[in-house]
Amino acid sequence: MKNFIPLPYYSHYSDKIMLEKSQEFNQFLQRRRTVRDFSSKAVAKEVIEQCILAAGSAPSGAHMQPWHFVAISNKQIKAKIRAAAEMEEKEFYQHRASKEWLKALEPLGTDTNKPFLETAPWLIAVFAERYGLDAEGKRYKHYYTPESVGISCGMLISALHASGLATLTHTPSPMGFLKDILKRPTNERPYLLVVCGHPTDDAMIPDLSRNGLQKIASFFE
Ligand code: IYR
Repeated sequence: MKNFIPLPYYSHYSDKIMLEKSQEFNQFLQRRRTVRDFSSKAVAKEVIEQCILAAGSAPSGAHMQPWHFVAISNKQIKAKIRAAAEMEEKEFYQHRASKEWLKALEPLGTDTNKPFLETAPWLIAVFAERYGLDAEGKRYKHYYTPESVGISCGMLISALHASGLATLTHTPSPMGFLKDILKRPTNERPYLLVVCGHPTDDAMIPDLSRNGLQKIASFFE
């Protein structure tokens, strides 16, 4: 069934304003850096709620909205997640990761220690729904799930950044433990763990640069 309404509040900017807006937004996103040094300073739940709502505004295949966000500030649960993640990371750094992978990670200075999983005020575990379950528990199909959830994660990170929070996109692998600890249903698969909060005053980040337009884009005019 089709039910259409007129497109509301569309901004028709002049060319000049449009260019300024795009420059401002780019500069704003360029200031985001992945942080691993988090302070324990609290962040209001209402902020996290708004950021999750922003993430939930992402486009999705057939508008199935195949995502679920679990926000955790509970100390015991954060400690459980840290313990489980560090166990997997030990396996990863000692056995699973190839030499090439470890070499690629060298500039980031990562290791098996994940104190931020307890220090940061909030962890947001993002789950992808492989299929939908209706009220009667009957399955229905979801489409382009990884793409849809990936887009919503980008919007979540941008919303957190816009709120003045630092983030770390953390992917302990495998992260099946998130499903057990957070008691998620069978149709969901853990997708990403977003750590967020305030950075410490002496937070350090790797000295990295981002590729420019010549590298990341091509144009046919
Ligand atoms: N999950 C590990 C390893 C790791 C992998 C990638 I790809 C990174 O960009 C960063 C880390 C860890 O979190 O240490």
